Amino acid sequence: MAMNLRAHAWSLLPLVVVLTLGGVLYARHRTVTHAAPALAAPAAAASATAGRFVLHVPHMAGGITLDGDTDDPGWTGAPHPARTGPFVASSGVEARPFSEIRFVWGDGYLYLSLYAADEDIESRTTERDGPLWLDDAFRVVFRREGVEYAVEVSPRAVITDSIRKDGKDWDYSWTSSIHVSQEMDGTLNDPKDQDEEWVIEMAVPFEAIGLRGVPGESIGLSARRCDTPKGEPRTCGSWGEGDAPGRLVIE
Ligand SMILES: [Ca+2]
Ligand SMILES: [Ca+2]
Ligand SMILES: [Ca+2]
Repeated sequence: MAMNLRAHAWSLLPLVVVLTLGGVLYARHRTVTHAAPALAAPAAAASATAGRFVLHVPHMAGGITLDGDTDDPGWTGAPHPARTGPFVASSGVEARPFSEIRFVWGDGYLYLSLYAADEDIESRTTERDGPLWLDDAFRVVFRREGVEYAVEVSPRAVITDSIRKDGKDWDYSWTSSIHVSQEMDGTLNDPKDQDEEWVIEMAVPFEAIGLRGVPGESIGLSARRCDTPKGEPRTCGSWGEGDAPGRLVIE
């Protein structure tokens, strides 16, 4: 009788194994199915995003000559410049056309290299503080202690700069003493051909944005570039805007 029971138990073993395994798999399936609640993803994305928009700006590795050409030792040497990476559209995908800014510092200046891919370079404003927002342009905004310093720059290296305090009106009488140079691969205001890009090499005196220019200092920064591709509506890409504001840390 005992032997019969034992044999009976052994004969049931495969069934037990199948049921146990099935239970585990079912439990895992339930876990997987329910382990991705809608609330978990934004939290992870937010922490990743917060780090992505803080740039540590290295001291330049060598000299930089403001001529629009970024082959200077200060841009090409090590440590490599901090870079925004591709600007993004409001939908969150990489903006077209491609835009990016690189940063180094030294000699009392923050240096920016603004790169804009552009199949049709359009820029008509030639006067400082003119309406650069009508054509192709970058807009860079520094933020520190309730003061915002906005610098717009066009493919012609024309600057429109303004300042505002505590969110009041922009004051265009502010002059930033920023130095700019440009280089263009294409023909200006001629949409019949295919242009490539334009580049702005810019030197911002630290004192113009309320900094001393020493390691450890930090300032908020956001950037935007707008463009009108051929036959398409005007489009903008940005970096460090909105819920995850950008920040530069001087290394
Ligand atoms: Ca240069
Ligand atoms: Ca354009
Ligand atoms: Ca052209």
